[in-house]
Amino acid sequence: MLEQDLEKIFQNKIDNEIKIEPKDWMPDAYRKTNIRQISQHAHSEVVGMLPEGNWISRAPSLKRKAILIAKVQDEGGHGLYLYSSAETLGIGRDEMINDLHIGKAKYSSIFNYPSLSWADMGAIGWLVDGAAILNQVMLCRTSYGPYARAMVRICKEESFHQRQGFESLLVLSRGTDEQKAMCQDAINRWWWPSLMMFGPKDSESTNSDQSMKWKIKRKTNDELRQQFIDMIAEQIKVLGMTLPDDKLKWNEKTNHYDFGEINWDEFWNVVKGNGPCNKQRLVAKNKAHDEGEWVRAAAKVYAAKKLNRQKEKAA
Ligand code: BYC
Repeated sequence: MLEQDLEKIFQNKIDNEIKIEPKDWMPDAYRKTNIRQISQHAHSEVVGMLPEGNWISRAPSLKRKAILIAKVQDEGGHGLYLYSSAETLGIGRDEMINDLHIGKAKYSSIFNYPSLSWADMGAIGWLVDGAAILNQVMLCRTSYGPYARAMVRICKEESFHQRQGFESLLVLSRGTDEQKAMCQDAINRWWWPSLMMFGPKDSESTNSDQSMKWKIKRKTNDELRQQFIDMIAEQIKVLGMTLPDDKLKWNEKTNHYDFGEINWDEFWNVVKGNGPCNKQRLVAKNKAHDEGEWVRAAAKVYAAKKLNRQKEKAA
């Protein structure tokens, strides 16, 4: 078939909401942009385990510890589904992981901020997972089949993450003065970075136009950010806390909250590798990978033994 005909079939599928599957013909740029986004997403899940992992051994009760362990484990699982999705596009897992380890691959800016107090576990659940889930609900309808299907499962787990974060902050917000202050401090520190998670303004977003045309993205960065602000500006009232933005105000004309200017210099600085924890995150990730070498080697030997046994049985 001619490339033009293949392109027509591909576009027809996109127009008719038929998922693109791994064996389907697809334009090179569509493949590349999916590999870019899905691998960045996978890296974000895995690096995202670090700020929370930091508090597992210091959780204030057995219940909170069990919840946090389960959540961090879920994030690792999300990374695995996503690496598998990206692999269906023809890239190897080793290559993706190596790109992360050498600092070539991007992952979400948010995970380059430190988790300084126990309240940060609540703020990450409520704000970070809250921002992530809005984006990921949209991605359940993304045009690439394996990515969309991974998202459905991830969203189910992510909504539990967000609720547990909110509940944890709710307890602190009704606690002692010290706990209330800790809760407010965590919200103050995580609010602006969580708005940056949605990416640059639409006017600065280099990939959005094409990704919207291919239905990889269904909403723009600014649309999702506004949706998030409108949601959180209401939920914060239940906590009796405030958001650190004196320009945050309901606008009757637009039916949305107005908000202050995001510090885009800070965002790009973090994306370029100069955030408070970028270096620390990559050192920790490389160390975990090196120390896990024996596990991967043992798993390979075990898999080979199992296969041999199956072959012997079948013979
Ligand atoms: N951080 O053209 P744009 C989680 C980059 S983890 C760093 O708008 P796009 C969790 C962008 O890559 C969930 N870089 O890009 C885990 C691009 O650079 P390249 C994380 C960013 O792709 C553990 C450039 O800026 N979620 O839930 O159209 C614990 C221009 O941007 C960021 C995902 O990964 C950023 N924030 O849109 C707790 C969702 N923003 O690649 C929770 C999947 C932008 O051209 N990803 N850049 O060199 C997406 O939906 C999209 O990739 C984005 C950006 C909306 C993030």
